[in-house]
Amino acid sequence: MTTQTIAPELSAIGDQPMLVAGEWIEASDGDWIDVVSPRDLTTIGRVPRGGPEDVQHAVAAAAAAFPAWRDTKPRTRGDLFRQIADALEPQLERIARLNSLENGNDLRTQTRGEAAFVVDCFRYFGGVATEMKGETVPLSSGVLDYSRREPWGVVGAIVPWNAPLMMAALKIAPALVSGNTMVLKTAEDAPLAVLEVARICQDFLPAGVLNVLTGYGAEAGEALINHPDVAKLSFTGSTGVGKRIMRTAADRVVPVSLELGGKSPQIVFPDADQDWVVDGTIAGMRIYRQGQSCTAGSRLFVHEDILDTYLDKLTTKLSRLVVGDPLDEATDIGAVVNQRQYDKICGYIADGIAQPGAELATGGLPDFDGPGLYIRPTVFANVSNTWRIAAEEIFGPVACVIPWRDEKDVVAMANDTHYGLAGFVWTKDIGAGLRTAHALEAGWVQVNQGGGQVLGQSFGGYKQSGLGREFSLEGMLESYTTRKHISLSLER
Ligand code: TXE
Repeated sequence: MTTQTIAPELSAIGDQPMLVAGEWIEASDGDWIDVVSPRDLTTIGRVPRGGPEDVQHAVAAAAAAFPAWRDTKPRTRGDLFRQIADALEPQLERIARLNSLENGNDLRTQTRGEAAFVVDCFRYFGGVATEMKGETVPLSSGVLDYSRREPWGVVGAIVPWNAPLMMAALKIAPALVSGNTMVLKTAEDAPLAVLEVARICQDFLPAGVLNVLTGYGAEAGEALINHPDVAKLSFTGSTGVGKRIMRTAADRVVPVSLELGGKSPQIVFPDADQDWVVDGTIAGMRIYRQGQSCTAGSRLFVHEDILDTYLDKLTTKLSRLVVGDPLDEATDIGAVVNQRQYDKICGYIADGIAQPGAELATGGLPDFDGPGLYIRPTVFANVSNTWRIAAEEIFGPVACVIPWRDEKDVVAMANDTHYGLAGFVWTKDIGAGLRTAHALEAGWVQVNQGGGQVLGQSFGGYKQSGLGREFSLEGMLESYTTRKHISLSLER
């Protein structure tokens, strides 16, 4: 694996402090975390190893900033986010490159689009600031009853490394536009690009409204979810940590929004063996992000009649994709995020190879020389839905092809999982497509398309894939505001 020279402005990132109370600070005990690039395993920078004392400081700053921010006109809060979006725009290429370096996602196919999403997201939520409307209730002619949407207070937000810019933007913008203040903890593997976004936010926002901590989940993360002054928790990450956050929140009766894992089905009908379907299912596998996506359609249910044609096209197309340096414009698929995830994914591939009856159709255990964490797209054919590779979230570039014949059976198999985030259906038969979409137990089903989430849709999970909705005005109201009713007698 060869790696090109990186842009000079990114070659010496150095120590990046975190943002608390409008100041850029080190951790209270002076410890740092190395940020290692999966591209070539070099250390590209350091961030503070925030701990309980830093969380205390950040939550106090957010609590102090809350009353004035809550009382700022919603329109003004929205305008600030649109100004931040304008200021971010010229910085997007640098931020995208930084993100590719820290988490290995490919620049051309992934991080440029993700950085641009931050701008869209800030503009979208900036634009709906005055839509936090209440309602009037016609109780009687003598009473005026109306409701108000009010922010919770200090939001504790925790984001993962696989799409750190998107996840951070989706928490920062709706929470702050609706009048909350925030302490956001970045993922230890990908804090740098989010800190850059925070730097631009800080040029516009009052001190303490947005605080961004770096640190480990077991230290800064735990301190944040347990802090008594955090009024709302919003988390994207693994289902295991999500459950832990929910239990912690139960002790204080604090609301939580959770966006967790998935093992999403793609159902390919017998009329769908065309090239565009195969390309679409590849996009749905989120193979361009090494499969490191909560919406990855990693269980491919393919009708028996087209199994051979489909598999042939799929493996040919996948084997042509270029896996390598995420900063190289010729690359399609970058590196997986860290050694732990790399080992976990390789463990699943080894498990699939050892599984009697499974066929390795393409890919397999990595054979790259040189530093860097690269894994080729890997597909197992003739898989049973109950095997470990088909049942557990691998979060890597690995998919299982499971043959089917009967529509009812395939829907039952697709739903036989404790996850329920996304689903994909591929057919030109409108009735079958919509029937299947309605029957799938998932928060988002696409028919004949494999794209990513879009602003305006309320995105979120069924079952153990999560609670609450993001990406939309409705999600913002549901997640970041509570409702108060006021009843006024008109007769006294
Ligand atoms: O996630 P974690 P990891 C899934 C995916 C992946 C697996 C493990 O299957 O293979 O999770 O990834 C913070 N209190 N997803 O270990 O641990 C942590 O610091 C508070 C799916 O990286 O959940 C980071 O900021 N916070 C997912 C964030 O939680 C804690 C995206 C996510 O880390 C904490 C990522 C604690 N006790 C992984 N422990 C998706 N929904 O897309 C960790 N954290």
